[in-house]
Amino acid sequence: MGSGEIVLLRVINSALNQELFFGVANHKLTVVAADASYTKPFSTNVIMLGPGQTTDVLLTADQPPAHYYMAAHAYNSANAAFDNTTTTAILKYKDASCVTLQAKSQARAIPAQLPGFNDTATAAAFTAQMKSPSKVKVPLEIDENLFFTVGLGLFNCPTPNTQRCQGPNGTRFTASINNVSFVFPKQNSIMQAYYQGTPTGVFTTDFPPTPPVTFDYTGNVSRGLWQPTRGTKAYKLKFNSQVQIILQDTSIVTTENHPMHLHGYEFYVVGTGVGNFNPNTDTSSFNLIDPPRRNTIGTPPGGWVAIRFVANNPGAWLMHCHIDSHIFWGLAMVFLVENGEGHLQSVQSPPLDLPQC
Ligand SMILES: [Cu+2]
Repeated sequence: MGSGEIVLLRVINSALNQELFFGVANHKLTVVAADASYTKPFSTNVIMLGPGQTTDVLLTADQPPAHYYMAAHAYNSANAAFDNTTTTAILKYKDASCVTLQAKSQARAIPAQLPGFNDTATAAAFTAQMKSPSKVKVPLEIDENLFFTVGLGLFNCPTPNTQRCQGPNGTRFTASINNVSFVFPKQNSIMQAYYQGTPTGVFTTDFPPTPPVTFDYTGNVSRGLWQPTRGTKAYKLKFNSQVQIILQDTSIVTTENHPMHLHGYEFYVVGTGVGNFNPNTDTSSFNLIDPPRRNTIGTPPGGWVAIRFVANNPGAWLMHCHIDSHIFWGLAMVFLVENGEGHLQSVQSPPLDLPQC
């Protein structure tokens, strides 16, 4: 780029299983959008993205003409092994010396400084700066007040020491929301079974709005609570209902940042905090003026995040952790949003050429 130029970088985390820090040597980044919604612009040295998240930043070529590294490496919030390599590219000023990078030491690219792999404080401080550009219409009359524990767990293995059984003492890792480990249906899709009125054997509508037992979610959790149940469970929402969900991380196996993604919707992120959510004290800190609009938000490791949306898009919508391995360990559930009035508020009919089998 030429000196003085401003470029827009649309940064996408496509790493599937890893949150990432990203930065450019000696350059500030001005964040202007996230998950395709504008944000109030703010300046930062580093951004953090979970799998599936996008962040748009403006980069101004306001440094001496040279070569600068762009770099990304893991933000690892879990107590688990991870890839600690750094991926890089070089930002080259057009008017930088033409000397090849290898030829002269002074022409080498300037390294980027990234936070430590487990720097949750930097990740949280970055995320906390996200706001909508101006006042937005946040749902205020909450019809559905949901509290979802999200986290990992262990299943006993029928045949220990097989490839899938890599947990401690012959167990295998699993994951759940409100103690239900989601099983993807095999006979029919949830949407099709719902539309055809044939849910039997495909899904049930008894997904719990709160955890089956209350416990110290982020404390030292008794081993008796580490094994979830399995199920293909949906939660029904009336058309146009105003929904709040507290996504509460647990310390079962490990606390972790779970980038939670909701299909079919964007939601406002109205609050976040560390430890267990306390409705008596934490609600007063919610931002109901200009919260950011997103489609994927990380639960802080050992903390919680609060989101709100209006259920005005009928259909079957998956909510899941965007860490690829966690989806198939069961960190998912389905919202079944009922039709409103008339065809404009109803699920479209399937196409005439939909295969019958
Ligand atoms: Cu996860």
